[in-house]
Amino acid sequence: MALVLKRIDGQTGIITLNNDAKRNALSRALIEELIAALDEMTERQVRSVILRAQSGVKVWSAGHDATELPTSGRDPLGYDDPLRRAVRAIATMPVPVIAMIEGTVWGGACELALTCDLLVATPEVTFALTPAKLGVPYNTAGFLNLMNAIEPPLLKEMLFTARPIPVERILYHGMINQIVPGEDLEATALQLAATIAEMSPMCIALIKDELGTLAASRPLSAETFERLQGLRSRIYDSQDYREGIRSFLEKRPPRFRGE
Ligand code: LCV
Repeated sequence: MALVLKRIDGQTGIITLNNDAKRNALSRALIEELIAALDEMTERQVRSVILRAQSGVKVWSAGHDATELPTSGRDPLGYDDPLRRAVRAIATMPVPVIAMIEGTVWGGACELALTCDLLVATPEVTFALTPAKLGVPYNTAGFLNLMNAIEPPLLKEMLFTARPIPVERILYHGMINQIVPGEDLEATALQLAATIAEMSPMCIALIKDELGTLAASRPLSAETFERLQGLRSRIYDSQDYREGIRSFLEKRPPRFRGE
């Protein structure tokens, strides 16, 4: 079964996450198909891409596939991790990616959705940032992406509590473009795509690249980066990290001991 469906409607690419049985968890296999679909859309010179799940889902994506998080002392969110590759693929796509969201969004899927250029969502949508619930040391580039999308007080509330945040607050904080009823969601995303298709594609590509490059340009000394990496490695080498993943697999609340 294809984990990701793809089709082209006029000048718009439409990519559908298609693994509801696993709540569209961002597994290595699903990400490979997602990146291949994005590459194909680039080759077919679409003017924008809509990233969606199947209509009526309760979960847009449950985030990183927690069963694939390493417990061998390796960085769980290293540069070549599937989630990291998917985020970069969307960020470097030369055309706007429109996240068309219904259902709940979890963990790394929040970063994936917020990396999209435009977001439209139904009123039932929630976003939950879950590293602290799983005991995962989120990575520096990922935090920078989240900082570019979410103001510090709300970002810290989301990270410190891992609580799902209702989409009204998400909209209030400018993290998404529109909330529309479910029956209007697809038409709204397609209308955005159609308007973008009327613009100069060279200018659209420049705007996306320039804004992304400027947002990511935060100087960080080698020593500071290594200090943060050292803090992260202490976590992914910790008992708490292994407990977080074990608790997920055993479908029970984690019991963290701070070691
Ligand atoms: C693998 C899954 C997952 C899943 N992985 O359905 O941001 S970080 O740092 O935390 C980052 C590392 C990250 O993104 O970590 C993952 C964060 N995600 C979460 O914490 C969400 C975990 N999932 C859930 O809380 C529930 O599954 C939700 C609320 C999303 C949906 O609940 P629901 O009752 O509708 P189930 O829990 O029954 O899940 C259906 C199937 O999908 C699998 C889950 O193991 C189950 O598989 P089986 O039917 O084989 O038991 N699944 C769900 N999420 N992240 N697999």
